[in-house]
Amino acid sequence: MRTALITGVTGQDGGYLIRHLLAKDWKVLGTTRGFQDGARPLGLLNEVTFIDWDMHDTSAMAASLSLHKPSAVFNLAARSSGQGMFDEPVKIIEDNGIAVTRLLEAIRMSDPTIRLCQASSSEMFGRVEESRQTERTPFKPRSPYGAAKLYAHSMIDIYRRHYGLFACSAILYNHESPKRSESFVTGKIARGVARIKLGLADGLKLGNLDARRDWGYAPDYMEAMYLMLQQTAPDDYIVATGETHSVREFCEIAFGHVGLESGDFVSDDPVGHGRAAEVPLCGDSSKARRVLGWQPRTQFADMVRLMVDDAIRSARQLTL
Ligand code: G4F
Repeated sequence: MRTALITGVTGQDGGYLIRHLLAKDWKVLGTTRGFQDGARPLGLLNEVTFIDWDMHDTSAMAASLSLHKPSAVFNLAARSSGQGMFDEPVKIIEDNGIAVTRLLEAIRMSDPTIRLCQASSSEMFGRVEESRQTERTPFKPRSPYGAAKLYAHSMIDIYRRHYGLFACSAILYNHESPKRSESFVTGKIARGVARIKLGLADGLKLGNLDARRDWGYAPDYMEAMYLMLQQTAPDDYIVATGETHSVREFCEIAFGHVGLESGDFVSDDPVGHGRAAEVPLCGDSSKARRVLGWQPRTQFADMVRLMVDDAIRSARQLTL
């Protein structure tokens, strides 16, 4: 049985990656800084062996890797995103950037045959000039979050070339699921629709309805990360659907699914949910499709509907 370590295992993506690995007969080790909203469900955390792990201590990580002997590491651990991309920039650089260099060092020191997949982000592209980004599109991050992810992304490339590590970056575009918390717009809309449908709320306040995103389904994106480590050579891949949709469209499908009109319930949120620059990022995942044989399986509208269904089920349970 092969062993994989997932850092940040209790976030949205961790549960789906656990499920994928267990189905392939892997043993799963996990690390976490704390249980987040996204850790709710799937009921799979009992299948994970939690190990001592400190992303600030290279020697301790190397010792842990030597002890537990994973052959693959998926680095999902990261601080904040979405609205928090500008909060605590020093901590963001530390946890999302420098910690990845420590992890690479720990792998190099303990067992350089360990394969690493880093969760990189489309936020690295920032102020893009190309309407569809590929692995060759220049990066111009516009937030501390994007800059930290880019630093980590660069170190993955350097350790791959200089030390010969099997290190890959998955350049993940927005990816959502029923486990997405309400600090992200999709989780907020799905839960908002559920509350309104069940008579627990009478409206939903949102920021920029015209903002567009390339939204995919988180389990599909975890499959791409898994496939990246099954190749004969390490590389970086864009993981995206290649189509963008607006927040407004998301609302229309979500409300429509429960027989309501979004215009009757959505109003402007004065708190302001704007981002530094609303350049719609849209990923070209041709390389992942060609080399990994990957493709996003879940369509946008289906994803919206399954998020709303799950939010309704959860809200009903809370009211019982
Ligand atoms: O869901 P969001 O908060 O996600 P955002 O900012 O795109 O960040 C996510 O995707 C990035 C790219 O993959 C990741 F790097 C990052 O980790 C994270 O996963 O916001 C999406 C859009 C924005 O344009 C925002 O302005 O929705 C708009 N929006 C409109 N009303 C809102 C709201 N966002 C939030 N969170 N809440 C609102 O009420």
